[in-house]
Amino acid sequence: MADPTTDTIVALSSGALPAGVAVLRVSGPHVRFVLETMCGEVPEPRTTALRSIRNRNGEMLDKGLVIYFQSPKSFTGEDCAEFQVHGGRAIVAALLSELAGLPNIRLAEPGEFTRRAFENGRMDLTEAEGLADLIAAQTEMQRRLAVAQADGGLTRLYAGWAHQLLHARALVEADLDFADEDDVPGSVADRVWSDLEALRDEMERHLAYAAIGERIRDGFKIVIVGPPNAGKSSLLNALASREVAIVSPEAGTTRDLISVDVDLGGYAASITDTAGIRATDHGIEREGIARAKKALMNADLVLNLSDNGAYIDDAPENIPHIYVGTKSDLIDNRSIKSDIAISVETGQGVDGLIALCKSKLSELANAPSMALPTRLRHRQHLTESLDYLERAVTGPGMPIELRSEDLRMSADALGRITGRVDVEDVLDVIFSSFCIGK
Ligand SMILES: Nc1nc2c(ncn2[C@@H]2O[C@H](COP(=O)(O)OP(=O)(O)OP(=O)(O)O)[C@@H](O)[C@H]2O)c(=O)[nH]1
Ligand SMILES: [Mg+2]
Repeated sequence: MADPTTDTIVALSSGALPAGVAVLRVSGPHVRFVLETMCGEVPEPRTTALRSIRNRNGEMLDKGLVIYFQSPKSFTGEDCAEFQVHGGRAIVAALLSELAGLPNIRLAEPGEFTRRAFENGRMDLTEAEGLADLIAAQTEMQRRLAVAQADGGLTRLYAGWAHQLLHARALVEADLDFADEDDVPGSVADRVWSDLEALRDEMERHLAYAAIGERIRDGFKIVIVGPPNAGKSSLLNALASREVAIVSPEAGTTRDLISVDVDLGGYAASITDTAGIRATDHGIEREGIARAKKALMNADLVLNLSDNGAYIDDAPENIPHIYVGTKSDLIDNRSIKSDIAISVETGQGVDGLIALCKSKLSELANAPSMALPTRLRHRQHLTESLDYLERAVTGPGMPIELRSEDLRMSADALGRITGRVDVEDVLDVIFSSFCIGK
């Protein structure tokens, strides 16, 4: 596993400096040499050792904890070391320049440690993606989704399915090979095909949750709409707790889409304020309204506002709505149809509206587990895999060789998600989204 021709890489793996402690990570075939040079010896693997860390002239740079992870039992699968030192800028700068100045050692690219972990079989692609998501997670549900994926939730699922497909293929082909012989009892293939139909149904159910996985990871889109002056911008400001959008008694104030990111009950969401929708000849306002309508079409949840019960009805019916009666301090809107009445002036109903949004989001995010497809890449390969499987199971009239080939292609498509099958082209994209030191 330790390829002596590979560079050894080093990076600061902990966060912004200054900090109490900084962690520098080194990985590659020259780690033992690094430890001997800078700490005088290689500590026992997997034990913390307090050491003076010195430069090549023997001057002490800092004193800190040093851990040696011997290949293959390390994050990357290579020899690794971690230096836990004081988190001062000058200390870290001196250490990095000393380390990167040693022969065959250089600073790591973003995601390079994880890429090595993937290339050495320590994790598959979905686990690597899960790890990137885990580090980027800002809300509780993003964290739960990422942790399930980083922990191999999708790996187990897809590797299991690919195994089932290839096993079925072997059985189908065996049946084919023995087709002319009398001593093969019944058709093994019949049972195989009905198992494959069940697998297809399972994959279809899983794929149907892709939209949920992507929303939990990327955030739900909540769009505020209504006629001019309904109080849309006022509500956005109230929800954001700051003056993001201009509020004025003039009808037609907002033109651009204005979004803020929020955490609603652990779900990441963006709330977008839009131009009031009405018939107008004013060019800029018309453009604003066109943008509002476009945002509306792409919404996951619509907050439809009105202060008089006349709601705009441009939104597709399949998008969930909350009808909000506004300005309840001014208007007796008890007789007006709404799911909730609010006043941003007195604050009445605003917490209730937030609670309603949270419960709508948790309804929208309802899934049997957190092992969900989270990326377009997953969805595309799953669709491809399903298409091949579908063709195999629905083609009894087709030659068995073709159906068997479809099973192999179906398994290969799954292998592209986990990285088992030719993925060179996507690796750069995936790993460059990592931070340096990961
Ligand atoms: N009294 C009272 N006034 C409100 C309330 N909400 C909004 N307003 C007022 O209504 C007017 C319009 O509010 P905006 O938030 O700008 O309305 P909008 O829907 O964004 O309007 P456009 O951007 O023009 O479409 C402003 O003068 C607000 O101060 C409320 O709950 N109570
Ligand atoms: Mg506005």
